[in-house]
Amino acid sequence: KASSSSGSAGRGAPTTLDVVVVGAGFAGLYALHLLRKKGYSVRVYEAGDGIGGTWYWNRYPGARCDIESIEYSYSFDEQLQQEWDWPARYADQADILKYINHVADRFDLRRDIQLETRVTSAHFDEKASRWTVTTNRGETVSAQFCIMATGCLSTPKQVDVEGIDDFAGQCYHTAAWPRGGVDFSGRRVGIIGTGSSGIQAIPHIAKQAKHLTVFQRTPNFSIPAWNHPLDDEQRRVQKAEYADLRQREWNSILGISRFPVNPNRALDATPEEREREYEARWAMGGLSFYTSYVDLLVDPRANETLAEFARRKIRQKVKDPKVAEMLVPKGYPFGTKRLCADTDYYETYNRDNVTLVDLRATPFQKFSASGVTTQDGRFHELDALITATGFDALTGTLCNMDIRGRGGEVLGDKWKGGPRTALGIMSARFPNMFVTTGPGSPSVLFNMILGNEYHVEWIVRAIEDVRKAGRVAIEPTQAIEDFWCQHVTDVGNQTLFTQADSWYMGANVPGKPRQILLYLGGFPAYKATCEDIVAKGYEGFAMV
Ligand code: N01
Repeated sequence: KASSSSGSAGRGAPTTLDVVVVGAGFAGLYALHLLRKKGYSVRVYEAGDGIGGTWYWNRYPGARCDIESIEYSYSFDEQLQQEWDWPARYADQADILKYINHVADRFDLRRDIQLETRVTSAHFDEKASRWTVTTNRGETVSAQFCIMATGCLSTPKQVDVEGIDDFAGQCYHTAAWPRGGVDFSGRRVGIIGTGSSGIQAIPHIAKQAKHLTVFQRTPNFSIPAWNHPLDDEQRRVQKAEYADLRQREWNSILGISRFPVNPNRALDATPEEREREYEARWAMGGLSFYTSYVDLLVDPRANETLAEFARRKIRQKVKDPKVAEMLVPKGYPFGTKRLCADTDYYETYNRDNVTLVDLRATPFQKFSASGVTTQDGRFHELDALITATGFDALTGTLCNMDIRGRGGEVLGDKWKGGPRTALGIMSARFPNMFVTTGPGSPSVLFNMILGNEYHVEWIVRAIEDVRKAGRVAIEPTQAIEDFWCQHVTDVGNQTLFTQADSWYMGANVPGKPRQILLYLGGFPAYKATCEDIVAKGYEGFAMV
């Protein structure tokens, strides 16, 4: 059966392929669809026992996308987008997973996906110009091309606190949540982490648990999502404007078209005008603030006007002024750590069964079987612990895989000082290996579905062009890689993003080099560069 847990591409399947795709999330599925349409033999390997990538693993309570459902969906097939009905403004994890499964069935994708199979190594055979790919099931296949559709947030980060292994209660990472869910009724629960995942999970868990203790290291800026169900009429209106909406998304910085872009500077506006603009954005909710003024992410004084607005909102919502002060973000610019979109996050701290612990003031000292002691000597008794502690983003998954390019060079070694890519798609001396939404591309700062679609289309065209040219391989030159890495750094340095200890900067993982991991010039400029390179016959790339 195509959707069986072992997948369908297992026993008896060919061991020589045109393309191996690693990962059956949004990117991997579209790669399979497009490549198969063009006549290539493809197999997708997926570690999970179901498809969906991020949306398969992150099933914690409250998990929901904070880009509107109408926008956070494939754009490549008009009929698909017309026939699918999203139930809410922002889709939850279960609905997105349902959609992904619908797409897999609709395009008959499952027969070339092998589930429960983790790719452990990919070695480039220079003589044959092919990749030898090995899995944890002991299979080996040979493929001319390899697409790493492994996701940007797919290696969960654990916490390292003395004695944590002695903790006898149940532990859950938000990105590896049990399929059937968890019942926290009557239990004392601790949660570490107040990023997007924590901020979404906390209100839900607080409603169920006997007591919830939130261990916060850095408070985040969070804006109400104002989620609501969609009715038939709203869906009809949205679908009628799809063509226009997609057009606007592709030409926008973030791949989101629903929020107006204000071309003015915050510092040119009067305080009253700014207040009106920010209140209007507050009413729109979610990520709308990113486009409220053009100087917010480049000028610290402009940024501070918005940061103060958001801090004031927190103080208004949280009744206990001491708790409110602990929740107010300070010391980094607004939006330079991923802006969160929430439902009742701050209000949750007004509940009697919720305690906030500031880990900067009182760090963890030691875990024991029944809880954790903080450095003020206080013991927090816990039955269960949730880690919402994020990911070794963008590079972790690829560096942990045994990937070897020309001369046996190990990708993890090459990237020890930080990722080295051309366009965020390829790395020199790793021919015919492609990454989707990789480090050095706009990646997570652009609508991920569209970003993945663009990369898949760029990659499939490159594969076609290699074949058309009668060549066997394509790879970036060292020169273009050096140029691109420097360019990504230079553009990043013009923004305020470098001022935050965020996962965008690799700063959340001890020992990871600190550098901007994303291209911050905006998608339209990025796409123009990618297209220009192709138009000039893959300038900066070598075909052999
Ligand atoms: O992870 P995070 P996330 N001790 O890295 C804290 C996307 N996403 O899973 O800031 C104590 O953002 C850490 O503290 P600090 C979205 O792109 C989207 O929440 O490092 N605390 C932080 O508070 C998002 O950005 C959606 O000081 C520790 C938290 O854990 C990305 O995924 C929903 C710690 C980690 O926050 C990642 O979000 C969910 C330690 N040792 C996720 N280590 C939506 O679309 C870490 N922390 C809505």
